[in-house]
Amino acid sequence: MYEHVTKILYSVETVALFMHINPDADCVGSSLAMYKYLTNLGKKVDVFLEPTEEIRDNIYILPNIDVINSTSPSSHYDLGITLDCASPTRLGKKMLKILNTHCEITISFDHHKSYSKFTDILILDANSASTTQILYKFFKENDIDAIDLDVATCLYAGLITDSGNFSYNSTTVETFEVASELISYGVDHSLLARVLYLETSYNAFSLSLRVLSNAMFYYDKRLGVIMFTSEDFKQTETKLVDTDGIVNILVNIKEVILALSIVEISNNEFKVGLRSKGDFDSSLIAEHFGGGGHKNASGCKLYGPKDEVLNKLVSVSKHYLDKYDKH
Ligand SMILES: [Mn+2]
Repeated sequence: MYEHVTKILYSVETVALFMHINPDADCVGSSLAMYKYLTNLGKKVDVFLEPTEEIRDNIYILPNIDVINSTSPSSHYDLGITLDCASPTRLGKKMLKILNTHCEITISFDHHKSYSKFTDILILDANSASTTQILYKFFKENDIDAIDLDVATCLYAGLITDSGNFSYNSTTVETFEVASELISYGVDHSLLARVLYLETSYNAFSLSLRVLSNAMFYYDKRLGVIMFTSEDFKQTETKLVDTDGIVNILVNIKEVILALSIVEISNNEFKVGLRSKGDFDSSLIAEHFGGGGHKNASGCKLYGPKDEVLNKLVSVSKHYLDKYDKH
């Protein structure tokens, strides 16, 4: 199935790996799994993240996390690989330039439904719960002996977080099969579930109290919205990475079908996270605003005054909720 990529891997010596901006556990997990796997195969591997970006504290539990941006990019790589990255803009400007100018061949591994091709080769499976699920199948076919506990741990991390601890629609028979095979390497699945999926910091907890107490509901509570302002971050000493997961509390409310988290990044610039239940496709709304993602979890960016951004999102959400009711 992956013979063409396997052939390339045998022929290369130097590899650069690229993560997406605002990296989640699937992105970091797939990058560090690929790092260790290729290192085990004797390759020289560097891992890069746009330098302005931060990684959430919880993710530091992953083995080999220190290799990220530990070297400055060299002028030439035989191969460049992007992981969990659905569009060139998600790489960040500097990383995109390095991918395009320093790498002889480029490959993407991804599982996003809305994907725009920007590498020579694309390994895409939108039915995979995580990018790490695709990687495991690839690693197994390519050279199963190069999979070790570090590789398995990083792969498992992406699997639990992107599948919502095996609860989202994207969780399939294959997801569970991959999980069980990974656990056979000795992965501490209980620790990973607690630290990556359940645990929060005190400051992030305070942030969630603030924004959830001001949550807004529309259309018979089918739509729930929370907003994070720069004042919320200042008062609780938190950052964008600390918003992670808070919107899930809203979508877990029985009446809510769609939940939005609107985060003020800078003046008149908002990052929007969408979470939905069941068959409601949140990525259609994200795509309407130039973003994308998965059915139950997607994202986009909006620009303008706060109230205008909120109104636009609420009215477009209404359109899709009405359509959903009729189907
Ligand atoms: Mn992912």
